[in-house]
Amino acid sequence: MRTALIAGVTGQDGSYLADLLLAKGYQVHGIIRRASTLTTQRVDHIYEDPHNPDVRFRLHYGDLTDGTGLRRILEMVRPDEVYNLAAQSHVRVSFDQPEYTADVVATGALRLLEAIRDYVDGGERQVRYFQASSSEMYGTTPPPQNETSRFHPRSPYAASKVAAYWYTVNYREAYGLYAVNGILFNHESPRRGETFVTRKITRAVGRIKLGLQDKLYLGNLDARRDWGFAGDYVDAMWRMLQAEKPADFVVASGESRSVREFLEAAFGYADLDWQKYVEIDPRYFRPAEVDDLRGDASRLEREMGWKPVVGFTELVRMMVDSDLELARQEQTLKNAGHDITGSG
Ligand code: NDP
Ligand code: GDR
Repeated sequence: MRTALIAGVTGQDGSYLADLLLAKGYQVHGIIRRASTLTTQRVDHIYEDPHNPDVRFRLHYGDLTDGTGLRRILEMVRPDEVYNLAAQSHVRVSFDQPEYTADVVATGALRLLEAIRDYVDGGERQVRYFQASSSEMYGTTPPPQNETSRFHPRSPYAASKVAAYWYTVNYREAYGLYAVNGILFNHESPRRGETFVTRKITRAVGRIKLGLQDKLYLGNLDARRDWGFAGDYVDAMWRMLQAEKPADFVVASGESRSVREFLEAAFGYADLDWQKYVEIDPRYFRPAEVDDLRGDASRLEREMGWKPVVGFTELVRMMVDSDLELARQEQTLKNAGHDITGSG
């Protein structure tokens, strides 16, 4: 049985990847951060009692800012594959917390690579490493962006991802590690964090439709993104670690749409006119914006046969349907007299 270690298992991608690897028969270990409230909602459906000796999904406390802990986890889990999906992944927030973002996103990847390097050097078995790199690294470089396009990061997050990208390449070249970058364009799902623009929109559609909310405040509606489905992107991650030779690949749908177009699609699917509800709040503008991302994933298709399955319209519908259901549940609670604002 193959063993995988996922840093960032409680995130959107980590949870889909855990689903995929368990379905493929892997033993899956995930790293979770200690928090005062539970953060395991996205993996609750696969959680098993750790007292059961046959359990195939286990969680370990750790943090990318704590190298000693990462080393200990690596030695205990003895993985064949390590997926680094952990990050302070919000671009806007990285302008507010640049040092922390760099520590987790850039130095965090380095800590993990260092731990793997020593583990492999110690005569332990081979480990394959996947780094979740980002289309944000391209910044101002015009589309279509592929593996040879120039990086021009526009945020502390993106600059940190560029550093992590090069650490990964360097450990491959310097130490012969099987270490690869997936240059992931935006990918979304019903499990997407609620402060990213797609989910913020579909959450609002659900709540507006059921009368639980009357306004949606957004920033720049002109930005264009290449939006795919997270379930398809974790499949690309896994494929990249199965190849004979390590290499870096763009993972993208090849289509781009503006935030305005996403609004039209999501509100339109629920028979709502977005213009009646959306207001611009400059708080959501970024000090430097990335205007136009559209990836060219032809190398990944050619060499690994990967193509996205879920298209834009299906993705929007999947997210709106899920958030309409969530809003119905909220409404039921509200009707039963529960406080749904979370303010206690
Ligand atoms: P999420 O923000 O949903 O998940 C991030 C994960 O990282 C969470 O499990 C989070 O834990 C964990 N994490 C955050 N800080 C630390 C830390 N200091 N130590 C350990 N774990 C930490 O991101 P996604 O699932 O969307 O993205 C996965 C990865 O792919 C990220 O690296 C992201 O930057 C990258 N990426 C994502 C894209 C996308 O469109 N989704 C596109 C390109 C790259 P907790 O639950 O406790 O917060
Ligand atoms: P992004 O995703 O920055 O591309 O990073 P996000 O959904 O945050 O923004 C996409 C675009 O929408 C514009 N926008 C808003 N964004 C947010 N979050 N909230 C708003 O109210 C809003 N209004 C307009 C933004 O300005 C931007 O242009 C995501 C993350 O998952 C990263 O971790 C990942 O690396 C990249 O995708 C690829």
